[in-house]
Amino acid sequence: SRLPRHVPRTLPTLPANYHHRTYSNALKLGRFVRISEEVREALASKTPIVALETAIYTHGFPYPDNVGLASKVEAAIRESGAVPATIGILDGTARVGFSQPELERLASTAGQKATVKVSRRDIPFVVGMRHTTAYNGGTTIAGTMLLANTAGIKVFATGGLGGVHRGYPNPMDVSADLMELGRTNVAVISSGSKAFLDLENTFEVLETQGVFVGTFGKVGTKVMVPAFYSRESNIISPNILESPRDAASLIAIPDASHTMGLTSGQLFCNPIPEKFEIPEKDINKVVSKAVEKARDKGVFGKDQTPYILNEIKEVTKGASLPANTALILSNAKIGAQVAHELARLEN
Ligand code: PSU
Ligand code: MN
Repeated sequence: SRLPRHVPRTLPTLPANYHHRTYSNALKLGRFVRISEEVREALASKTPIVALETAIYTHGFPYPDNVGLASKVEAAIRESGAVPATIGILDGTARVGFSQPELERLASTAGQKATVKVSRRDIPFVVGMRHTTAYNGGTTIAGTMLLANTAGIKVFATGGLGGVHRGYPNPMDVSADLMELGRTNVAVISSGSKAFLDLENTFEVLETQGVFVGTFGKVGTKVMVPAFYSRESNIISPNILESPRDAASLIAIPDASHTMGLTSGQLFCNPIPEKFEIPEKDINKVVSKAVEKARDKGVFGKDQTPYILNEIKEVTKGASLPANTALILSNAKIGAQVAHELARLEN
């Protein structure tokens, strides 16, 4: 054996609790990822937990509306007997679980130039540069999924998923949300993607990425994937979920058999509550105009989604906000139910 001494002869074996390592990893990460005491206790006692993103507060809703929304969403989850785990960046630390004053502090930085929209690629920067700048940031669906997974949280409720932007491949703008769903085993409950995106191609990419897509509805009926403000798009949902229990079973199975290599996430679509729906024909013109304006002004990259969202909000004079709030609340409630069913299956 001529091997240099520092090369091990046999590969180290995986620890017995390998599949459950993510939670303890997060604890070791301590200084970079801080899990609130409430969330830590919930993890330890296997209480249902629902993760929430913060890019909707820092790059979607204005202050102080965003604080109102954040409180309502957390309250809805608590009322359903689950623990909310709001995820974001505060003072250069990734946070899983915010106190009310902390949440208000992050929300109050909405719209400021120094507030970062944090996707996967931004995480090393915001936590790595702490020695010079204490960044605050709202995590997108991709960023939130990654951190939820680090903490061992499997259910995440939000509003609208990012997607393939219109005009692909020029620019080649595909949200990192789709890729994160392809690589991280967290279930995302959303009302589909907004119609300012290329929805057909968005769902093609999800299929390519191996992401389960299901919509809550009745088996035996024609169930379409929702389009955020509208309950239906023109895309037939590849799968139907009849209950939160159905959804939870899908999470539990790949998790119990990690060896199957099912490390990808799931997308559970929940259409906006009927009385808040905005008919597609009413919103379509606004959406097309906003997309055109973004193109004319040369807005691209990570700025594009917030720019278009803001345009829609201004042109509709805020009329889109109640709809937006209603669907997030509805998704949070379903999220809590899914987390409950999952806890029952796992405990
Ligand atoms: N779509 C919405 N509202 C939002 C977002 C998307 O209707 O607030 C946010 C989410 O945080 C999502 C992110 O993860 O934008 C996607 O941004 P991008 O397209 O740059 O990946
Ligand atoms: Mn993009």
